[in-house]
Amino acid sequence: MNIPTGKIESNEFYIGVAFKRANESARLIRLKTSGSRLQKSQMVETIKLETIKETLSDFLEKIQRAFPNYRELSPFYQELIKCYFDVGDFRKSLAAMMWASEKINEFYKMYKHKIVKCTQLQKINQFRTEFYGRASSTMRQINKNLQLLEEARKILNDFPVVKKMNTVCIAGFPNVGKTTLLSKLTKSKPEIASYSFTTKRLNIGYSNDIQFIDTPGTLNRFEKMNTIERQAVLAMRYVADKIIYIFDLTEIYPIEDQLKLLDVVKEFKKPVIIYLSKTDILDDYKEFAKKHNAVTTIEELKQILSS
Ligand SMILES: Nc1nc2c(ncn2[C@@H]2O[C@H](COP(=O)(O)OP(=O)(O)OP(=O)(O)O)[C@@H](O)[C@H]2O)c(=O)[nH]1
Ligand SMILES: [Mg+2]
Repeated sequence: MNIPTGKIESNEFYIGVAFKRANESARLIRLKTSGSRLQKSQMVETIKLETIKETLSDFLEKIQRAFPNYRELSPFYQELIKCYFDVGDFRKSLAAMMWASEKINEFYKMYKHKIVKCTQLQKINQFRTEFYGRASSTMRQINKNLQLLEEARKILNDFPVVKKMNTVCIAGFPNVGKTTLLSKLTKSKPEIASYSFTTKRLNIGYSNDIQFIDTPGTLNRFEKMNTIERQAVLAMRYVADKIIYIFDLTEIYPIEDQLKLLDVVKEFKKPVIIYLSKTDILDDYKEFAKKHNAVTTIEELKQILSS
């Protein structure tokens, strides 16, 4: 997904850069130009206008191009974006970049024409000032949009990078060993801790041709979910081909609750593999494993995944 790498600045920043460049270009052209005072002034002021127009359109078009086209995104990212900001506002703000660029270009043509046709020296400065004012005012009108796009950029930067490939999501109650399993199945080294809710973002790992997504949180209350939990649900709904559901008989969560959550996970209508974690510290788990058709070793799990 396209995400701007640099910060989206304020209108004042872009205007500041454009005006500064205009003065630099003017200084260079002044040294080279010969002719009457009127001709020189026409030349210098036209260059200023052109530099401002070019600089601002360049900034605005780059901002617009740096963002993803919402309609071309996969359903996963479309839904993810909807959880964080208003898509209509986002698209309007992108369109505002082009609107401003075109507006400034129109002013440029108009004032360039006036300057070229002008025969009075003082009037040339007046036209330049007017153009500066109108370009600044146009940029001021899109400042809210620039701010919104900067917010969107920060949010998009925090999105997980999910590839289009065979994907297995790992789900289960907090602290059951989801992240530990991810690190055993792949080469990734995510954070693992002996307390719940360690995983604050989607951990993604790869092994051969499978993408594994470690999905934190309890997944039975979409409306009240925090941001990572929503990502987890959307990953299961839109990206997962299979889901590994982890049961943990050593934790505080009652089996009934873990079974309820399993029902929620089954609603995604994906094949679910049940894995029983922490069997190394369990005395008696064979009966449970048999009853729920649970896998109890990594080797067995790997075999099922590759078949
Ligand atoms: N003995 C034993 N401990 C395990 C096993 N798997 C995980 N643990 C321990 O269980 C605790 C939680 O493991 P995590 O992998 O962080 O669990 P999680 O499900 O990702 O936890 P959250 O991200 O907080 O939801 C850690 O202290 C792990 O060391 C296992 O197979 N055996
Ligand atoms: Mg975790």
